[in-house]
Amino acid sequence: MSTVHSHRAGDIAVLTIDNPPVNAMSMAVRADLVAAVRSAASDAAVRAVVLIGANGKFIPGADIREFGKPITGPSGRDVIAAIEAAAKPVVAALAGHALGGGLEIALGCHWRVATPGCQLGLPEVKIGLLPGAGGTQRLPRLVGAARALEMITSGQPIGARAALDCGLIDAVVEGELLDAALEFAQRVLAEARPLRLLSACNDRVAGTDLALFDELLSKNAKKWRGLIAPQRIVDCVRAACTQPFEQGYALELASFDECKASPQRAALIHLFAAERDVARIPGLSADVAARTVASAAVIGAGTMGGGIAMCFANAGIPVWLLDTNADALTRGRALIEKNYATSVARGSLTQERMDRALGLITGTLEYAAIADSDIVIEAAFEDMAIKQQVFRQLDAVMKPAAILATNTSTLDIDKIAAVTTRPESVIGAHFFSPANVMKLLEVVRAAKTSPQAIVTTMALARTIGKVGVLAGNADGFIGNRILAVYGRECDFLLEEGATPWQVDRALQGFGFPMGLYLMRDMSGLDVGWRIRQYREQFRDKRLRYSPIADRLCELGRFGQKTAKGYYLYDGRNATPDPAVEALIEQVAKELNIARRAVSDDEIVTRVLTAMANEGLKILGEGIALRAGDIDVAYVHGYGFPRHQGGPMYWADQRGWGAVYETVRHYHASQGALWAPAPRLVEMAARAQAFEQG
Ligand code: 3H9
Repeated sequence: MSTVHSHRAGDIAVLTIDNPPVNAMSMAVRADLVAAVRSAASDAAVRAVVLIGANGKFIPGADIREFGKPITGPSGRDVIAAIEAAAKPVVAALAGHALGGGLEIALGCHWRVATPGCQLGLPEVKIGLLPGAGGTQRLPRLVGAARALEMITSGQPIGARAALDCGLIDAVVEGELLDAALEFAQRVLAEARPLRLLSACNDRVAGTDLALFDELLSKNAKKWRGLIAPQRIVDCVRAACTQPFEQGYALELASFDECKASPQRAALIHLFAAERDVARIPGLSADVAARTVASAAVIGAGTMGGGIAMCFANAGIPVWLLDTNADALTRGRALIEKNYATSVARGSLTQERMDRALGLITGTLEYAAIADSDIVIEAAFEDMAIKQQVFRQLDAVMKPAAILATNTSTLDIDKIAAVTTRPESVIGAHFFSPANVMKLLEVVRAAKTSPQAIVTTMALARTIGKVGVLAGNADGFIGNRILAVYGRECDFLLEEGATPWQVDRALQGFGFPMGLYLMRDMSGLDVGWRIRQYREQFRDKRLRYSPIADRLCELGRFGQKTAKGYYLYDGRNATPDPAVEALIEQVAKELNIARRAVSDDEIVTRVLTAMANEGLKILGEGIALRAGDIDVAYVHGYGFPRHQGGPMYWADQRGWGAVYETVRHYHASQGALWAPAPRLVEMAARAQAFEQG
């Protein structure tokens, strides 16, 4: 069956792209489009063509699932060539999403009309690509180089009104889109307008100030470090401004092919799929529907509680902020106001939106006030007795349908649920600091948590702009359990010969925005110290343990806040401290470890291998549902570089056989901490991978 249906509306041919669920431009769609356009072109009774998508959607781009597979048949460029060759007016009627190759097809048409809700953009950069069907050449010719660069390098779509303002579309149409597009086409015919081919329009790019390109590159030098696509996009748009269309078009194709072949593209597309899979929870009946969350409450007005309250307010959900201490409530409110004011000063938030958000946050000292909230998130002090006391009170006051969530990062949620009469309503909602910024939300399923509580909290994650990852109730859940291993191996590497700055440099070289030690210094070393002091009683003393972090804390070096941690600080500027190197050498001596030269490569391989091995253990224990969930958690909660795909994807690419060899090597020298995950042995033996093809 064809993916493009043709019918006639008088002397206008209507070509409807129909490829559920989203009308992605697959190989079949491209072939059918070329055939349909050619047929309309050769039909003498057809005077104009309207190109539209079925089900209120245009095209969200090429079919992402086909990248990496052999491509046959016509390309997006061939579709546009057919439109240009038709030599009849072609009007693109846009609704839903006109993205990537979809927008490029629209740019290949002579005119574009869109519904008010339509989103238009070239998001290829987000999956490691650049527009490959002329987007880098036609968009600047239509909207100017600066606007085009902004759209293509950010990948952010714009709305129909903004598109009209910048000239990307010719009209925003209310009412029935097809009728409006037909009317537009009739007007074009009646006025005998000359066909406008963007490839031949140079007035918007002529005279572009070429300094623009270098400025953009230097402004984004840090953000784009190691990324291929953004650099190539800048080159292509520069070519649009300095070279004839055909040359720029050829450069774009070569750059597209380079990006398509790169491991970055594959890693980013892996994440695109993993980010969608993460919402699917096997084993839950399809009848379980998420409850609406129209009101919320947060217990504890500290930094975390305030940040969580901001998440609700930003999503337009009224939220109570409860603290039993009036001063804490005042301080919490002031901190929220300060955070919003910073965003307004930076220009990322309008005063109006700040006022609206603040208006949605109401402080209270009384549990009775929050009783009707659909969800309550406890963000009190990380202490079991305190949390249990909070949950007893919640159990007493909250309406029966409320979800009772805890933001604990270390405590056993079953023990918290046990003090209530409704453990099925108790769930973990583990936010990451700063809660209003970090995208990850670990949703933790305790033994008795109901499917409805899970589904509702997962849906809520999306509503408040987070990526929800479902985790099992075990020490550290997914993220912090792997973080413990990551930190442990970095600390051992210090004892064995590396320095904090070398470890950070190696990790940043891999793509982390910040190395582990800079990150620890930023978040404060005392927090982890307190947790370690409490846990000391449970620690298995037979296993290797690095005392370096404790030693620093004993010296009052808590990181940035005390101007000394692993580094020395002048404000936020970090410099290596020889005293820390001396301390590390001293520790190594006490532990009888002979320090040696450690390479950056060893640091990266050892740390990532340890993470992947732990990830497999987590999977085997059922704490994470899928390898991709671990990747998503690491990318959104721990700064793992997107273009590397996540720790499990990294291991997949390296090959689990090689990972197993590395694990065995360290197991022999380090002992039980490096015990291979049972699943690792199996995967290595079968040369398996999570990502097939
Ligand atoms: C490109 O165009 C290159 C060209 O320049 C080359 C020359 C031609 N392909 O996100 P959702 C699936 S590169 C295949 O949950 P939403 C998606 O996987 C492309 N499938 O819905 C999911 O399937 P499932 C540039 C696609 O409403 C289902 O549709 N374009 C594609 O929240 C629903 O998706 C992009 O990068 C696709 N292109 O968001 C846009 N798009 O249920 C990528 C979606 O089985 N897409 N699916 O998991 C998006 O940003 C969002 O999906 C969109 C809808 C905004 C469209």
